[in-house]
Amino acid sequence: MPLTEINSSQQAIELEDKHGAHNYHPLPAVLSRGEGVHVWDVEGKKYYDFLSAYSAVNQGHCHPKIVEALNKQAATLTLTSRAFHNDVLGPFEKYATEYFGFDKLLPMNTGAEAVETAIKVARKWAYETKGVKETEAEIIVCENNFHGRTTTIISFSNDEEARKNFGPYTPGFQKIPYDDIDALEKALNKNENIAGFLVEPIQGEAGVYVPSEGFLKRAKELCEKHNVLFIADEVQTGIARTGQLLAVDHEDVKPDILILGKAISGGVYPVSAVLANNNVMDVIKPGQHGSTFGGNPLACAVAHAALEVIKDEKLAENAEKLGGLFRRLFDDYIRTSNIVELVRGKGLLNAIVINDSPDSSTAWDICVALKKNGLLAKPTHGNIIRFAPPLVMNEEQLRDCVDIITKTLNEFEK
Ligand code: IF1
Repeated sequence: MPLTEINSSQQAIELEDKHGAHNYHPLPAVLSRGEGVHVWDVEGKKYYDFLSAYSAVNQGHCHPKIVEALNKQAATLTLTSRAFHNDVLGPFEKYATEYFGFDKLLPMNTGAEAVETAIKVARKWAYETKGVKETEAEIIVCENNFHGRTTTIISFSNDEEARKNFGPYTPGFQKIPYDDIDALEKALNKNENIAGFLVEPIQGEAGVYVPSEGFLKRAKELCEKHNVLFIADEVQTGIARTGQLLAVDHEDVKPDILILGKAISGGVYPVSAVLANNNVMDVIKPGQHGSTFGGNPLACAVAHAALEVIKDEKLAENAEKLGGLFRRLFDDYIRTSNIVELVRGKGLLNAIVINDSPDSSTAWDICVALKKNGLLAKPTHGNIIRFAPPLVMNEEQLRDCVDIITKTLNEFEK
């Protein structure tokens, strides 16, 4: 029996409402096509995509080079499991480890799986290399973190929506305030059992919080001093999003464990990865970690093409240039605005803070109005709207989008 044919957005929404778990509250946009910086809904209305599937579509929707790689590999060999070798995984691991500058890569599928993998590797390293007493390893995380939705990851979340009634929770995590180097130093001095410091170089979901200049560098130095692994979650900030290949590159910081996801595959297929040097990654021995789809030939072919596009099209440089223009244009708007408090971000990962209470519906209402005006964006928490277009955007399109956003905001100016 074929899938039900969708003839209207309303029909699609009703099917989801009736047959799907209600684990999201999407904006009322039903998309049916994507190309570059644009998406179209069922009725054929065209939008600028200013969310990029939470920074998974940095290369633009349906990038022809990535789709071609998908189609070619899909017709050849998609999945072997790791019970056998295949002729794509090794070449991809060589390509990606040289691309990011690490000895080894452990391939997974989702960002959360990669974060979980990094936690397991860090703990195992603590017991088998650092000499921490088994089951007593601690990992330092930041308040208002977002690292995924597995039970262990939400165990160290302080977002009640993400963690309430999912207990009992996984122990072994300590929280410090984000961007607080003194708190990190205090936590490191207090405890010999620290395996790692897990941090987003920019806190995306929390509202695009960029830490103080030098925070990441100082944090890495403290981790080195205390023989603790610096674990960078670049699932959202990586792959050129913030104007450098990785957000940690802005401070020349080399993580001990690098976590990647989302745009490593250009949004075409779920791919994630953990990268580390041999002194860390070699704690994992055969049979100690894995995944049915992790490192499958299709994933590797897609991710290789997606990473090639980032370099070939100089998307980090473009994100740096257009991100600076975006914030400059917004600073001009903010000077006379009553509704927008500030704009912040790096590269093309930005957010505006709306001058209203966090539990007001203003940010949501603005996003509904943006949709009407042909641009898709979504609030993160409360009164913060994240703006993250595909990195293939050009200056004319960006200026057009800023015009749409400021015209829409004017509808809300008091
Ligand atoms: C949702 C948020 C963004 C991430 C970082 C790991 C993961 C994510 C820094 C896990 C995933 C996604 C998840 C998605 C919405 C989106 C999100 F709003 F949830 F927080 F981007 F900010 N580390 N973020 O941002 O990767 O397992 O999803 O592949 O769960 O609603 P994943």
